[in-house]
Amino acid sequence: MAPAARPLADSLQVHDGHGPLVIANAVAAALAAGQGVVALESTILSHGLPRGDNLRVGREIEAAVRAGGAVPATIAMLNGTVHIGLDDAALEQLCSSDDIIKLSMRDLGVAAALGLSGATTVASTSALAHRVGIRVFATGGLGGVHRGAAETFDVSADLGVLATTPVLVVCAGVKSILDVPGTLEYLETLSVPVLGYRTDAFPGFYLSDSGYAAPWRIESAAQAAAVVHARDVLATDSAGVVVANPLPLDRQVDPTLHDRLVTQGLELLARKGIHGKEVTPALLEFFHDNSGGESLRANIELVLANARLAGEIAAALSELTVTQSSTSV
Ligand code: PSU
Ligand code: MN
Repeated sequence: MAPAARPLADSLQVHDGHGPLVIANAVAAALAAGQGVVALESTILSHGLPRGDNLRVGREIEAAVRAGGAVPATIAMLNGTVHIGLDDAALEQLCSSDDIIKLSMRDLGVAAALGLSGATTVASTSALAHRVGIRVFATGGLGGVHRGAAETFDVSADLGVLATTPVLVVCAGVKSILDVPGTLEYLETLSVPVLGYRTDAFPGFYLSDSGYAAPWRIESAAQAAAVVHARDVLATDSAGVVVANPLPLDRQVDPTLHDRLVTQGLELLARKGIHGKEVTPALLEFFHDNSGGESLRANIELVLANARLAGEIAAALSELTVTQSSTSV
């Protein structure tokens, strides 16, 4: 059973810019009222999208959550303080500053203690979302098992954190720069359910179909919310849930271009000896620089679609929770 979200001291809710954690007023109000809230990661903005696009896209992602019926909470650390929900100035700092560190779960406490600024990954965003009682999270692609992990041990911390954190993550699958079947096997080992949204295929981020099956298929946001609720009731909610939302087939990156870039990108990594936390950002940059804008277009479209769907799921979940608690008393 996952640890319950620890209650927050009142002082943490004050948006005064001090202390290790602050919640934006709009987010705190929505949480208190039981409204749907969607956590958004920030590494996607600082390390996943080019400067010049990231700020605009960051705002569009938040708008997509609202269009889905929920309140967005972009999460990042600024000068040692974790912010759950960013105002415009904070979003700008995150998207334009040169000293934004990619912060996975293990880095959070260190960076907070040292007063640093950083962006949160799927792993750290999930952990922080759970900390404040947010149950739904939207991103682009999940980290996973890297190719060659049997030798390098490079398995994203995203998977380990999902295994112990009851949040639902909407993503577009994983990129085929990763070991896709290895990632699916690992998620099974960790008891993390993977639900294809209106698809039988596990999506491959830029590609609508990774070539591997999704273990489950759901048809609606309401069904995703029902899954979370049922796991709660059955006390099988110690892990997260992955909802895999594919790009429509006519919006995916051309598979021939895609396959060429994957091969070249992996060669580049090997040649430059890039490893560890630099791997994912380096590959994303390579894709964006060499696809004539296609990878960026697809990346933005899939993130916006995921944010919208996550908004719908969070809204459905809040309604379900309200209905259930009023009928069970
Ligand atoms: N996939 C993307 N864009 C990203 C990432 C993954 O398409 O920006 C980021 C996410 O923040 C994810 C992290 O949590 O990379 C995984 O990094 P690593 O493989 O180092 O764990
Ligand atoms: Mn890694």
